[in-house]
Amino acid sequence: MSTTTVLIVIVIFVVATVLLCALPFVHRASQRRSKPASPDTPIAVSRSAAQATDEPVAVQAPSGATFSSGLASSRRTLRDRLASINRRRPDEATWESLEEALLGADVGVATTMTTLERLRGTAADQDIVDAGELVHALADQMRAALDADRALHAIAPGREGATPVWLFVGVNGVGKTTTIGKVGARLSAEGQLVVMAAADTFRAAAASQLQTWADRCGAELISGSSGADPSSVVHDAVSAAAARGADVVLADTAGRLQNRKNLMDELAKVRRVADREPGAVAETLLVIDATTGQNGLSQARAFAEATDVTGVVLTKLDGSAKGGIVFAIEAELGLPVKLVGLGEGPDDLVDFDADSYVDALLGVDADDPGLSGP
Ligand SMILES: Nc1nc2c(ncn2[C@@H]2O[C@H](COP(=O)(O)OP(=O)(O)O)[C@@H](O)[C@H]2O)c(=O)[nH]1
Ligand SMILES: [Mg+2]
Repeated sequence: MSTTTVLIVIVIFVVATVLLCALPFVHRASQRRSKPASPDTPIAVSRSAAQATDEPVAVQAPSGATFSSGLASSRRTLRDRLASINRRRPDEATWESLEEALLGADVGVATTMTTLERLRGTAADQDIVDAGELVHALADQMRAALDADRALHAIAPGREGATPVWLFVGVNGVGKTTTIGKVGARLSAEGQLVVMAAADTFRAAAASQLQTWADRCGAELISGSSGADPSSVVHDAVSAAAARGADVVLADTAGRLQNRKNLMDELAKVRRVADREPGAVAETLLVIDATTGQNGLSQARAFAEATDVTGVVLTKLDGSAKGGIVFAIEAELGLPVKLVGLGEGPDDLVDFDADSYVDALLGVDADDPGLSGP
C-alpha cells in the first residue's frame, strides 16, 4: 500500500468519525427547531387543527377575547373561498365563489341571495372591475345592513321605579347560565347590585352552576327546590331584589325542547310574573349557540314567536366557523344581536359591534385594498 493510499484511508476514517459524532447534535438541533417557540404556539396549533376539520375549538378563548380572535375560524373559511376571486376580474365564477363563501359562513340562503343581488347592483352602478374592491363593497353593504338598535335597557321603558328584570331564554346547552354569569360579572364590576334567579328548576345542577357564578361576582342567588314552579322563583327573586334596592334581576330559565308547547307556556308565565309590580321586564334575551348555525335559527324562530324577545346573545362564536349567522338572525328574524360570547370565562362577553364584526369576518381593512389579517 502506497503512502498516498494510507493517507486517503486515514482522511476518510477521520471525516467519518467526525460526522458520526456530530449526528446526534444535528438531530437534537432539528428537534429544537420544530418545538414551539413560545407558550402561545400550542394553542395556535390546536386551533388550526380543529379548524381544518371544521370542528368547534375546545380551547378556552383568552380573557378579553376580541371579534378578531373569535371570528378567526369563520374568517379562514370565508377567505379560503374568497381567495380565488381576489386574483381576477369579477365574472360569473366570482359571483359563484361569493355565494359559496356566504353560504359556507351560514349567512343563510335567503339572506345570501338578497345580499348578492344588491351587490350586483352596486358593482354595476360603481363599475367595479376589481374583485378585491367587490369584497370591500360587500363589507360596506354588510355594515349598512347591520343597523339595528342594540341598546341594552337598564330600565324597562316606561317603567321607571320598578326593579328591572332581564330574562334569558333558549334551548339547553346554548350558554344561558354562563351568559348570566358573565353579565353579572360585568354589572357587578360596574358597581351594580345584582340578584340572580335560578328559574331553571328542571335541571338539578342548574342552580348550583348559577350559584358558582353568583359567588364569583358577589351577586345574590334566589333559587327554589328542584321541580318548583319557575315563575314562583322569579317572583321571589324580584321581591327580594326590590326589598334590597337591587339594580337588576338576571333570570335563568329552563330550555328543554322535548315539549315545546309546555316550555313556551311556561316562559310566557315567567315573563308575566316578572313583569308584574314590583318588577318590570327590561330585556328578554334569546341565547343562540353560533355553532349550531341554521338549526339555531329555526330554534330562535320558535322562541321569537312565543315570547317577546328584545335581543339575541350569540354564544360560542369563538368555536364556530358559522359567524355569518348574525346576518340571518337580523335579516330573517328582525332581532338585534346585542351580546356575543367569545369563550367560557367571565370576561369573554362583548357588546356586538357591526363594524368590528364585519372587519373581523371578512378580514377587510379599510386602508388595505385587498384582504388582510390572519
Ligand atoms: N367556547 C364557549 N363556550 C361557551 C360559551 N358560552 C357558554 N359556553 C359553554 O357551553 C356549555 C353550556 O353552557 P350553559 O351556560 O350551561 O348552557 P345553558 O344550558 O343554556 O344554561 C358550557 O360548557 C359553557 O361553558 C362561549 O361563548 N364560548
Ligand atoms: Mg343553564
